[in-house]
Amino acid sequence: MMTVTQCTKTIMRALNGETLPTPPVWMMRQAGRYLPEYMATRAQAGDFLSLCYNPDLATEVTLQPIRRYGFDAAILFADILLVPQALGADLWFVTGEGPRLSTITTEQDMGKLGPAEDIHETLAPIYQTVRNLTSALPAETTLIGFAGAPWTVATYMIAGRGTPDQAPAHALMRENVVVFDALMDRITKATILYLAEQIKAGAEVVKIFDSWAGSLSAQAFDRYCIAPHIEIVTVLKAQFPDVKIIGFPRGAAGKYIDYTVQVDVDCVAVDTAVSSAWAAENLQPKTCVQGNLDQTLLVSGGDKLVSETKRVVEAFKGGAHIFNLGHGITPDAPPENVSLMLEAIRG
Ligand code: 1CP
Repeated sequence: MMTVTQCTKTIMRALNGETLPTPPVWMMRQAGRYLPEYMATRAQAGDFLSLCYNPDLATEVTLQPIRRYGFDAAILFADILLVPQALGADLWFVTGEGPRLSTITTEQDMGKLGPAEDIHETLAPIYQTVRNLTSALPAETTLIGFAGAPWTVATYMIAGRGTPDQAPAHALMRENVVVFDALMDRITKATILYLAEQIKAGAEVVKIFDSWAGSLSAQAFDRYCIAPHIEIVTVLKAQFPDVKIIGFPRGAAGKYIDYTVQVDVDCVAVDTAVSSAWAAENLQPKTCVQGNLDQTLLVSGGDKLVSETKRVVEAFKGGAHIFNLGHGITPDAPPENVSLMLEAIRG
C-alpha cells in the first residue's frame, strides 16, 4: 500500500497549488521597527547594516515574529541593497531618512563595480544566517530567501537613494541605454548567484521584490521587469527544480496578467492597487496568489481591520492563496493589531 506523506508546511502546500481551508500567512517586513524586540536587537548590533551582517543577531530578528505570532513563513533578515554593496558600491543608511549609495551613471562608474561572481565574500554572513535558520525554525515554518529585482535595485544604484518616481533611472534608460543595460545585466547575474547560494544554504522559497515595477511604461515593463524575471526564474529552476519562487512586480496593475502568464513563478504577490476580487479572477486560476491586505489597516486597527482581513480571505478562498499585506508593515503599526489580523484569518 502506498503511504502519502503530506507536507506539514502550509506555505509549501499553497505554493504547490493546493486550496487550503485557512490560508497560510506571513507579512512583508514582519521583522522590523514596529517590534520592540527588533529595536532592542538592532541597538545591540549598533546599526542596521551591522545587524544584517551579523548571522547570530540576524537569525534572532528573523525568529522574533515567528515566536510572537507563529507565522507560517520566516523571511531571511537582510536587505535588497546588500547586492549593490557586494558589487562594490558604497552603501550607508542615514537614520530617519533611508539608504544612500554611490551612484552609477557612466561607463566609468560601471568600471568601479566588480564582477557578479565576486559577491559571495561580502554576502557570506547572509548565507550563514540562512544555514542557522534551517535548524532554528519550527518544522512547520517555511524559510523564504529573497533579492531585489534588477530594475528596483538599479533605481537605487543610479539615484544613490530611494526616489518617489525613479526619475534618475528612467533618465539613464533614455540617455545612456548602453550603461543602463550593462548595469541591469550585472545585477541580474549577481541576483541569480545570490539566490542560488541562499537556496544551497537552505532557503525553500525565494521572493523577487520588484518594488518599483509600477513606474515602468508598458514597453519598459516587458524589457526590464518581465525579461529579467524570466531569466532569473529559468536559471534557478533549471539548477534547483524543487525551489518555489514568488514574484512581486509591485504596482504592475493590468500588467500583472502578462507577468503571471510569462514568468514561471509559483506565486504572484499583489499590492493593494488591484482588488482582491480582480486578482482572484484574473491571476489565481493561473497561479497561487499572495496578498493583499492594505498595510495601513494595521496602523488603524479595529473593526475595519477585521472586516477587511475577512474580505481578503473570502475573495481568495477558491484557489491557492498565501495571506499577506499589499506592502510592508510600517513602524507605526501597534503589534497587537497583527494579533487581531491573525485571529480574523485563523479564527
Ligand atoms: O531602521 C531600520 O532598522 C531599517 C529598516 C529596514 C528593515 C527592517 C530596512 C531599510 N530594510 C529592512 C529589512 C528588509 N528589507 C527585509 C527583511 C525583513 C522582513 O521583511 O521582515 C526585506 C525583505 C527588505 C526588502 C527591501 N529593502 C525592499 C523591497 C521590499 C519593499 O519594502 O518594497 C526595499 C525597497 C528595500 C530598501 C530599503 N531598505 C530599508 C529601507 C528603509 C528601504 C526603502 C528605502 C526607500 O526607498 O526609501
